[in-house]
Amino acid sequence: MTIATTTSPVYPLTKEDRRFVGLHLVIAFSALVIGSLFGPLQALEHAGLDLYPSLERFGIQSYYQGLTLHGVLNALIWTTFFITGFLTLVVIRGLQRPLALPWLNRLGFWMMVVGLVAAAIPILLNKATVLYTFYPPMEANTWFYVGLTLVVVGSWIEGWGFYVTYWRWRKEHGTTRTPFIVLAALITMVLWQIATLGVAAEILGLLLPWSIGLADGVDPLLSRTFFWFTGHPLVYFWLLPAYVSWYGMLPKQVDGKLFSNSLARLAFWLFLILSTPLGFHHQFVDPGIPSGWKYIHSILTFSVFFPSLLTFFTVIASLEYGARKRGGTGRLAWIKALPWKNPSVTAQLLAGILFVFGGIGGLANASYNVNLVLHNTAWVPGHFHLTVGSAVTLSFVGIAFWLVPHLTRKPLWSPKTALVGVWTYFVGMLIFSNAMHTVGLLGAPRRTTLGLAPYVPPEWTGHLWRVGFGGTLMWIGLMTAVVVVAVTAFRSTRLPEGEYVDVPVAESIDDEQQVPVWLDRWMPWLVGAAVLIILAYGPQLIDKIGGMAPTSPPFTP
Ligand code: HAS
Ligand code: CU
Repeated sequence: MTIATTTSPVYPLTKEDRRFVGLHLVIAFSALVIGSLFGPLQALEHAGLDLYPSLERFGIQSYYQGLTLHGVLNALIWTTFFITGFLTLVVIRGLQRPLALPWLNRLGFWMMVVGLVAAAIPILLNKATVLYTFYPPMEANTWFYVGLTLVVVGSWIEGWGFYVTYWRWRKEHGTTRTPFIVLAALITMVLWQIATLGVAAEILGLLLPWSIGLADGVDPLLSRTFFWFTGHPLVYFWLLPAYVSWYGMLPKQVDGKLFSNSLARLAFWLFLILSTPLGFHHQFVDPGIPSGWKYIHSILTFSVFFPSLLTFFTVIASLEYGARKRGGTGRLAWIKALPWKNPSVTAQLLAGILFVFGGIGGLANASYNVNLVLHNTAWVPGHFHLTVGSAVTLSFVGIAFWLVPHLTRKPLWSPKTALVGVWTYFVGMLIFSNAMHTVGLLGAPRRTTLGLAPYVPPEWTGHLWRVGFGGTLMWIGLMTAVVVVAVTAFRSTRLPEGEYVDVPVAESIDDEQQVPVWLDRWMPWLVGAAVLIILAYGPQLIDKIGGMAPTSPPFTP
C-alpha cells in the first residue's frame, strides 16, 4: 500500500498546529460514532425490528430523539468540526506559513466546543427533539438554540483567522496566484459565512426570543424561509471540502495532476455565487411562496448543477491522466490502473461513484412537478445519504486515512481493514439508498416509524427489509473504517525518524501562475453573489418580514 512518506517536508506544521487540527478530528469522529449508532436502529425499525424501547434505560425515549441525535451529530457536528480542522490544515500547508492569529482560531474552536455541549445536553435530556432542521412551531429548550449559535459563530471566527492569515500572505506576494487549495478553502468559508446569515436571522430574530418567552408565537413560514436560505448552501459547505481534495489532492494520490487549474477555480467561484439564491427548492410545497419565485429558484438550482458537472469532467480527466501514467490503457480499462489498494484513494473514488447517483436524484428533486411526488418521502433521505452521507462522509474518511498519519507521524494501521470498511460501506449504501428511493416513490413518508405501522402496504416490505440490511452494513463498514483511524491515532508505532506522511498537494497540468487574473479576484464574485441573493430573496424577504404573523404557539414534541 502506498501512502507516500517523505523525508523533506515542504512546510512542516508545528506540533501545536498538528494538535489543534487533531482536536477538531477527535470531536468530529466522536460525533460521527455516536450519531451513527442510531443509523442502523432507524433502518432496522423500518425493517420491523424496533430496538428503541431497549434504549429507554439509557435515556433515549423515542425514535425522534434518536433521529435528532443522528441528524445533528452527523449532518451538523461531524461535518463542521471536520471541515474547520481540515481547512485549517489546508490554509497553513497551502500558504506555507503559520496562522497569523492562532489565538483567534483557538477561540473559535473552543466556542464551537462549548456550543456543542450546550446543544447536546437538551437533546440528550429529550428537551430538544426537533430533528436537525428544528422547524418551528416545534420548540426546543433555549440552550439548544444558544448552542447552535455558538457553533456557527465559532466557525465564523475560525474563518476570520484564515482571512487574516491569507491577507498577510497576499501583502507579501504581490500578484502571485493564490494556491488553488487555499483559494478553494477560503471560498468554502466565505460561502458558509454568507449562507449562515439566514439561520442567524432565524435564531436570533425569531426562535430565541420565542423560546425565552419574549414572544408568544412564531411565524413558521418566515422561519422556514430563513432556514433554507442557509440550508441549501449548507450542503455545498459540506461538499466543497471534499472537492478541495478531489481536485487538489486526489490527482497527486493517483500519480497524476489536476487537469485544469482554471476550471477548478471556476467551479468554486460558481458555487460561491450560485449556492445561496435557490433555497425555495426545499419549499416547493410551502403555501405562501408565490409559484413565480419557486420557478426562479428552480432555474437557479439547475444552474448550480453546472459546477458539479465541471467537477465530474475535470476530476475524472485528472484521474485518467494519472492512471495512464501508471500504465493504464483502453477507453475505460485505465480505471483498473488507479491505486485501488490505497484506502484513501478508494474511499474517495467510491464516494464519487455514489455521488453520480446522488446528483442525478438532485435533478429530480429540483424539478417542481417531480418534487411534488417525492417531497417528504423516504426518497429524500435516500438522496442525502448519497450526497452528505457518501460524497462527503466517505471522502472525509478517505482524507483521514492520510491526515491522521500526517498529524500523528504514525503509519496507517491495517490498510486492508480500511479497504474492507469502505467497500462494505459502499455496498451497504447502494442497497440502502436504492431501497429508500424506491419505497419513497411508492409513497413511504420520511421521518416516520414504518416497520410496525398498520398502514404499510405489503409491496413496501421487501424494500424496507433492504433498508434495514443496507443500513446495518453501512454501520459495520463505517465503524470498521473509524476503528482504523482510531487505532492509527492511538497506537504506539511511529514512522522512522525523519519520515512522515506528506499532505498530497497536486500540481496542475496548466501553469497555476498563468491562470487568468479574474479567476483569482474576489470582488467580482462577491458582488455577483450579493446581487443574485438580493434579486432572488430580497422581494420575498421584504414581503414576509413585513407581513410577519408570529401566531403559532409552541409545540413540544
Ligand atoms: Fe440535495 C434535499 C437538490 C446536491 C444534501 N439535499 C436535500 C437534503 C439534503 C441534501 C441533506 O431541489 C434534505 C434536506 C431536508 O432534510 O429536507 N441537491 C439538489 C441538487 C443537487 C444537490 C440539484 N444535496 C446535494 C448535495 C448535498 C445535498 C451535494 C450534500 C452534501 N436536494 C435538492 C432538492 C432537495 C434536496 C431540490 C429538496 C427535496 C425535498 O423535496 O425535500 C446538485 O448540486 C447535485 C449536482 C451533482 C452532480 C453529480 C456530479 C458527480 C460528480 C462525481 C464525479 C465522480 C468521481 C468518481 C470523481 C451533477 C462530481 C470517479 C470514479 C472513477 C472510478 C473513475
Ligand atoms: Cu437544496
